[in-house]
Amino acid sequence: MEKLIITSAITGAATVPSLTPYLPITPKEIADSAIASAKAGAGIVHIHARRPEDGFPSSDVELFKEIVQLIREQSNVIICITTGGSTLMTIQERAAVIPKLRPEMCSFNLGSINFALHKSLPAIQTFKYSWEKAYLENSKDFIFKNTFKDFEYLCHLIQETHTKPELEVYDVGHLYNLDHLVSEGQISPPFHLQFVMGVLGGIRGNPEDLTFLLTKARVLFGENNFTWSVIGVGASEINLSTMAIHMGGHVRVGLEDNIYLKKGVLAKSNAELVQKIVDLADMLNREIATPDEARKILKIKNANLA
Ligand code: KMH
Ligand code: ZN
Repeated sequence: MEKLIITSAITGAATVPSLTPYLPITPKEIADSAIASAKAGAGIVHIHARRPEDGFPSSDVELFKEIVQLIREQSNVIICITTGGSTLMTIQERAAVIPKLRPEMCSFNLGSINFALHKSLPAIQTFKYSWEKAYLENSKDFIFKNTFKDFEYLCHLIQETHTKPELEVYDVGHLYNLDHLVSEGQISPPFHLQFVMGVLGGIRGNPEDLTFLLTKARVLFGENNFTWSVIGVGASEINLSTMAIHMGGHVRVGLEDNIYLKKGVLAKSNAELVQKIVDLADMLNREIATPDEARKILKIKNANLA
């Protein structure tokens, strides 16, 4: 079995600061957390930016630039920058960072879905920042828009910049969307599929759903034409990670997707979540890929460390 690639998703846009005091917010906090994740065993860090003063999700290219520079001073971890951004951004805003920074990887969301966050509301007694409550409440009526026109836009960008997409699959139809893009020649293998399971609006984090997605991907693309990884959003993180380690897939963890180390215990850092996967992989006899080994496994072309 090839070595295990661990992705650490540092801060995201779905976790609001009031949910955990350990969420990195400023460029320095985000970069430090990414570096610590890499030291713990992450081969990839998935990066969003936040407004330093109040943690609001941001598409400001200057913030991303600062984060990338700070990481690069200390680590050769693969940097995967979001093009998912947050609920309130256009695809142009979300993807602006790609031609500017030409990262090795970027996320590529493969379909529109409901992306509801309001179930987090009861967990928060006091809101730290004024935007958070409405942000969570409004997500009830929010569609995370990723249309075929958006795909076209992103496909051009990743072709121009040779950026390897982290292809985010929230439901089975998203695999068919990818198949359509392949048939039109807009994108070509080898793919890195990221099965995102447990978002309210997408497929749940059940074991049979993971095997179903994987089976469909094998039928559509052929098993040698893609690598795959799983995100168990929320409570399913550790169970789905265990399955992926055992089945030859890869794993993404991090405060973007899950804030708990175990039931009722907040993770104090992203590195702590990465360490848990490293320990699990050790128990299951799977070695961890370094960033350079991950570059080979994923066949990354734009390995310019930018
Ligand atoms: N937070 C994940 C569920 C993106 O950045 O493009 C999805 C995500 C989207 O990572
Ligand atoms: Zn993300």
